[in-house]
Amino acid sequence: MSDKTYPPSAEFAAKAHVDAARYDEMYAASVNDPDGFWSEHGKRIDWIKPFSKVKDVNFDFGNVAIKWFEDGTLNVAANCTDRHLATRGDQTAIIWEPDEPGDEAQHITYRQLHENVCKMANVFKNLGVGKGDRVVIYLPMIPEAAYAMLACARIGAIHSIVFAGFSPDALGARINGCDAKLVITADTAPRGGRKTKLKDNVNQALLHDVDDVKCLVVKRTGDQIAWRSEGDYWLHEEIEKVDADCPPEEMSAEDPLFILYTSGSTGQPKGVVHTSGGYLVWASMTHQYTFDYHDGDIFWCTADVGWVTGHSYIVYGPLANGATTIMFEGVPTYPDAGRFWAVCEKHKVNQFYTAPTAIRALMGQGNDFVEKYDLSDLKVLGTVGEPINPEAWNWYNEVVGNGKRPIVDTWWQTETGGHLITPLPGATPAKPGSATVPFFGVEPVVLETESGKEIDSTEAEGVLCLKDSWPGQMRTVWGDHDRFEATYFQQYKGYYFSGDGCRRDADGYYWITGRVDDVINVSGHRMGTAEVESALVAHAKVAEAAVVGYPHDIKGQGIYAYVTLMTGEEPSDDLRKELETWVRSEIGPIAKPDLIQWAPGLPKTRSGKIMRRILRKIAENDFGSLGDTSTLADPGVVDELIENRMNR
Ligand code: 6R9
Repeated sequence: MSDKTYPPSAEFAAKAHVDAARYDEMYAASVNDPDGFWSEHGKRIDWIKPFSKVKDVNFDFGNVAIKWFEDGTLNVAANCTDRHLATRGDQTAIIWEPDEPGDEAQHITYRQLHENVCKMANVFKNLGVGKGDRVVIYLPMIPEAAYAMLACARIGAIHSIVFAGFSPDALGARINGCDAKLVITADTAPRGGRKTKLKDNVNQALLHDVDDVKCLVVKRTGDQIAWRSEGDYWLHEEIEKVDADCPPEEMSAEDPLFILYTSGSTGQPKGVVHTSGGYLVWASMTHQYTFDYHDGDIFWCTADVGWVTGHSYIVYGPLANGATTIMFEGVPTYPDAGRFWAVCEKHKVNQFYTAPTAIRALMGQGNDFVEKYDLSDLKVLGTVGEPINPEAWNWYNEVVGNGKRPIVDTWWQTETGGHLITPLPGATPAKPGSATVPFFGVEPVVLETESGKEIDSTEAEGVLCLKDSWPGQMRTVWGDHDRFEATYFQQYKGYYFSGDGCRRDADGYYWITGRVDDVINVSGHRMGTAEVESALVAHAKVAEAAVVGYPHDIKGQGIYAYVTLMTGEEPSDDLRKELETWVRSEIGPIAKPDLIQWAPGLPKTRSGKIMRRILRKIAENDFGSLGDTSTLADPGVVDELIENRMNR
């Protein structure tokens, strides 16, 4: 970790929304008088009925309740479309860049966006979707994904986006999990020159357990697809039947806007619930300040709308701010490793936001791919998803940013709705690898891991918690408020527990050290080790499995699986491939184990608990310091595992 600092230039700071002095002033106001601060900043969005109550929050385990702006009413879609018609109806809202560089990009104005959203909302209504109903969105990165999100918001339906890389089983579980009435998908989805059969996946997902779920299909490629016997509709046919008049539903600030499933340390993924008012205030405010977004700027977040980053920084934040936001259908390395920079040049991108894993992968391809392109429009660079190693930070800064663009390393989570710890580009001197300081209204604390005691000294190391709420905080787990409380409020009483470890340095800067629970971070995607394990043991030849993360040069962490076979089954390379394919089909390609080690036995305590600490060490190829192994039922198992370790 380097402690070299990179302060914003005086020139940048002078034009920025927030400079250092203003940050101090606003931050102090936000924590000293949250009600006053948020009653002011809550007005940044349009309310139908203004709120009079700002905040009502209880973090006490057993009684956790979080409400912001609760008596206000609004419509989120109207804030992202109608609101801009008078002032910027002809400005581009969305630039869509297709997978094939030769195919034409689309520029969708705010007026067109409004019309498309209203029409899609009317289609949803015709298919029986109303306020409070759930709609699953299983789409590639096409404008219809944004229309569908906003169409739900317009009529008060709750969307749950499932990343198009998830398998039919994972999709089915999410459709069931929220009792969706409608799934919207596409025929097939091109990405990186290959195609995913989305409609086929939906058909498979809807085979089991799911009745009465309608399916609306966007014609993306025109590829041949199979139709179910009933309940399937083409979007382009249904659109013909509706007009563009769809009054926005008046929603309460605390009505749910969306559900988004994310992995945790135990069990299956949980449905994170975000509500309308606080979330939109948070997404739009962080978008404006963290990226120092100004009117007329072209903003590009390379995430997929299937992840929270796409929700907050492709759709809701930018569109609430009247920004021009880019939606990119492809991948960073297709047709070659210059694609990001080609798109930046082509669309004159001003703010560029991506993940460390992409930066590392592109860094490995050499500087020529970057230097070919004119990146002079770039003003701010951002990263998200995992800690960024200083080498990647330096490359991003020097090669992409030409040493002149501030880098914002934004720490946040699906649960937090938007950035919590991040530099502001005109205010905060950056330190490579540190997410730096809290955003307005955010009060991070470092607790001693074991005792849970708050560490008062500036320099601290332990687990990262939040002392109080912020408007963008998740409100509950869909259908399971007890799980919400148990996951985030039980272990450290009175705080929101992030699941991350961190260090605070002498300047009060936060350095996220990674998850302290059984969640691993693979290419910036969260994966519960328990999920991969349950997929593995669902295979007929597998008796037991234990999954841990290990350091991976590009992905940040790789998936390392220890597998014990059923008696009579023989390990082989074919079986290894079979298990890889199996996990892909159970969850999706992102969950495929990178390394599988055959384990005749797993290290267990006498009470039968798997000692993951030891498995992690072996996977990290760091078995010199295994610590106390005296409680193991059979210490011999460990020597065998070390002997045959896969990561050397
Ligand atoms: C937005 C998003 C959340 C987890 C989080 C942490 C890791 C995200 C980070 C970071 C270090 C950053 N994380 N941003 N770690 N520095 N700038 O990624 O949400 O998918 O829910 O993941 O990602 O471990 O707890 P999500």
